[in-house]
Amino acid sequence: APQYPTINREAPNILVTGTPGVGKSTLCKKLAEVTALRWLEISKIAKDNNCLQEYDPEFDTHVLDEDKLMDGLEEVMSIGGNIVDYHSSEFFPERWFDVVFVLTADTSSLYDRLNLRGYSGKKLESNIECEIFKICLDEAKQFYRTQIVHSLESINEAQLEENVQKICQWIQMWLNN
Ligand code: DAT
Repeated sequence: APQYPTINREAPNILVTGTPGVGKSTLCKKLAEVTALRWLEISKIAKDNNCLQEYDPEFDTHVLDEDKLMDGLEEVMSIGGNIVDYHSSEFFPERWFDVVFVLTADTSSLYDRLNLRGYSGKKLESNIECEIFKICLDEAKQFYRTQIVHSLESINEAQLEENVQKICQWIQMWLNN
């Protein structure tokens, strides 16, 4: 793999991860509105840039061309000031992120949200299991320094607002240092 120089970012890169339906895009959209950070919705970027590989009918999803996607994101990530939104965290270079927020929700709320989104069968089940077994939190803790990984519950509107506040405070702290 090519070696990229380590540069000092002028604004932080934030990873927002968690099981589909926990509220990542809702939170990221708000954060992008109240901060000057760029919201990078990885699923959408992958789709728009032909980074989707074969379709997996069992889970009704596509396999990502991770290398192509990472190469395409390298430049914008080196600049800094990004909020990256994706349900998986293990294939990003660790050096990209200054902090990782893992959103969580209770299974009953998550079930309702995914059902409303039209998920059913194996796709719905596997996402609920993913939340029950805290797969996204474990993945983040495994691949990033545990001190930079924070879990945030996102069950209701009040928590959504609290999370926006917490992340804004974190950004301010980062900028002050
Ligand atoms: P994700 O991007 O993680 O897949 P989303 O932002 O699309 O999730 O949210 C899924 C649904 O849940 C959507 O209908 C909005 C709703 N939602 C998100 N965060 C919420 C919160 N804190 N309280 C109540 N509903 C929320």
